[in-house]
Amino acid sequence: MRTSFCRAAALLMVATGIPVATLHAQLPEGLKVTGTTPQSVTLAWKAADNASSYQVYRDGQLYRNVHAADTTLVVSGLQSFDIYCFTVKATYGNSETVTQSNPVYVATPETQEQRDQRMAWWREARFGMFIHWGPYSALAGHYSGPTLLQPQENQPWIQPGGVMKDYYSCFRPEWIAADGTIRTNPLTGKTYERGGYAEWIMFDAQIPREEYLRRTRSDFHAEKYDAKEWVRMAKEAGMKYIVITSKHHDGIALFPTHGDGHSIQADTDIRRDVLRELVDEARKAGLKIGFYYSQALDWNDLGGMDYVPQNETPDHRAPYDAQAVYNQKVIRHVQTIIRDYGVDILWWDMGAHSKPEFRYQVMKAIKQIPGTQRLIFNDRMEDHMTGDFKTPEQSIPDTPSTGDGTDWETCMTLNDNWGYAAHDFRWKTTHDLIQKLIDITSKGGNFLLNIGPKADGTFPQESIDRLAEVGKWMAVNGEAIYATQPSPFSPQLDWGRATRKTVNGKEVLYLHVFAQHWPKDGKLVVPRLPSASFGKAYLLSDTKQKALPMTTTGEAVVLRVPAKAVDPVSTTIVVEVK
Ligand code: JFZ
Repeated sequence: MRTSFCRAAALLMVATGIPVATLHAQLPEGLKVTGTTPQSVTLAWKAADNASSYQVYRDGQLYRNVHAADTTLVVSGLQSFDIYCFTVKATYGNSETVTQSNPVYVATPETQEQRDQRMAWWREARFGMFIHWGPYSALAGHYSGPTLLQPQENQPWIQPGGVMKDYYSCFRPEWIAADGTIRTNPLTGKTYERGGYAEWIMFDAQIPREEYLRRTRSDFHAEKYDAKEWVRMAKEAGMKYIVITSKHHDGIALFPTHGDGHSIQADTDIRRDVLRELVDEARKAGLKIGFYYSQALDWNDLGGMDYVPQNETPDHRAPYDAQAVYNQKVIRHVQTIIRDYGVDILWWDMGAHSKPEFRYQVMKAIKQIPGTQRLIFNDRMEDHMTGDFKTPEQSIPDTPSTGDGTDWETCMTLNDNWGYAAHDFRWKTTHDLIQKLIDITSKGGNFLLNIGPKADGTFPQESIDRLAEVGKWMAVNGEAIYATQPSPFSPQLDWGRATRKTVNGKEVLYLHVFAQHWPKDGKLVVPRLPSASFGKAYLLSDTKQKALPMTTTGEAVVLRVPAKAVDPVSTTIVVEVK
C-alpha cells in the first residue's frame, strides 16, 4: 500500500525511538506544513547538518529530490479534498547514511462552496435519531456472572471468586431521593455512583470475552426487529436522518463481516442483514443514514487499541503486531460500510485512543473510494483534518445565542444510557426534549436524540411515547426548525429562542415562546433588531394567519398575544421581517 512508507517511518520511530541509520546525523527536524491550497501543500523543515540533499516523499512515494540549500518545497498537482502523508529524508555525501523526518499528515481543502453544498442537507435536517443496538442490549444494563474484577469494599456487587452479582448501569430507585437528588451511599459517604453506560457493560463489569460471546449468542435474537417500524417512528418524530451503531466498542458488528471480525450474523442465530433492511427503509422514507463505527476500541479483538481488561498482556493493551492486523480489519470494514451500504455519514468514536498514522490510513483508504466526496464525517476520528462537525455529548454547548458559524451536533440519551437499560427510569420529559431541540437549533446546531432498542428489536415504550409526542409538536412547528438559521438576538432572549429563514424570498423570524415564560399580561416584549423592522406577526398554528397587534417602543416591539400559551411546551410566532 502506498502508505507503507509512512507506516515504516512511523514504525521505526515508534519501535526503536531512534532514526534510521547512524545517530550522529541530525534528522530533517521540524517538518511542517506552512500552507495549503486545494491542489498544493507547502512544506518546510530545519536543515540537517552536513546533508547533501533531501528527498521529499508523498504517501510513501518519492516526490522530489531537493538541493541541500533548500528546506522548503511546494508540492503541487494534488487532489483537492484529499489527505496526504509527507516525510523528508536527508542523505549525506557518499555515505550510506540516511535520516528520516517524522511524518506529517495534511488535508487539501475543498472550496467553501463545495463544503456548503456537501453539508446543505445535514444543516437543513437539524434533527436525527441515534440508535445504539447490539449484544449489550441483551444484558440491558444489568449483569450477574463471571468478572475479572476483584472484590472492592465500596462495590458490593463484586463477590469473592470472580463473581459479579447485580451490577447495574444505572441508578437504583432507592438511590434517588423524592426531589430527584442522588442519596449518599453509607458505605462510601459519597453520593451513589451508577455503573458505566449500558453499552460499556463488557468493559465496566469486566466480563470475560467467552462469557460475553456466550450471552450474545444466547440472548440477542432481534426476533421482533422491524426496520420499517423504526423508520416510521423516526420520520413521524420529525427526524430527517438516522445514525446507528454498526460496530460499538464490543467489536461485534451489526453487518456481516464474513469472518473478518465478530458480527451478530456469525455470533448469534440472526441471519438477516439488519443494517441493509434499515438503510433500504430509510431510503424509501427519504431519510439519510449514518453508521456509527467504533474505529479505535474493540474489546473482542486482541488488536483493539487502548486498555482492554480482557487482554492478558502485562499492560492489558494490544501487542503492536496485533494492532497492525486490527487496523487493516477496520479499513476493510469501513470499505464495506461505504461500498455496500452507501451511508451518508460516518460517525466515528474515541479516536483519541488511536495513533495519527492509523487515522491517516483509514481516511486515505476512504478517499481512494470513488464517490466519497459527498460523505459527511463527525470529528471523532480526531485527526483534526477531516471532521465536518463537532459532537458535544449529553450537553448543549454555551454557543453564542446567534451561533458561532461552525457545524455541531449535540447527541443525547433519552434516559441515562445509550444502550437499552431495563432498570433506567430517569427518562427526560417531552417538554424538556422539545425545548432542547429549539435551543440547539436556535444556535445553529443539530440534535441527535438516542434510542436504545431492546435485544428483540422493539423500542422501549417510554421512547415510543416521547417520539410520538415530539412528532406532534414537529408536525405543527417543524418549519421553524428545518433549514433555519440561528437567532439574530444577542443577548439571549429571556422567554425562549428564535430561528429565522428566507421563505419565498421573504425573511421570516420564528419566535419560540416557552410555555413556562409565556407573558401573563399577554404582552410579548421582543428586542428590536438594529438592521430590520418587523412586518406582520402571527401564530404559526393559526391557519388564518391573523395579525397579532404590535406596538413599537424605543428598544422593543410589543406583541399582543393570547392570555394563555397556545402550546403547552413552546408556541411559535411568525414575524415577517422587512
Ligand atoms: C461514546 C461511547 O463511548 C458511548 O458508548 C456512546 O456511544 C457515545 C455516543 O459515544 O461516549 C463518549 C465519547 C467521548 C467522551 C465521552 C463519552 N469524551 O470525550 O469525554
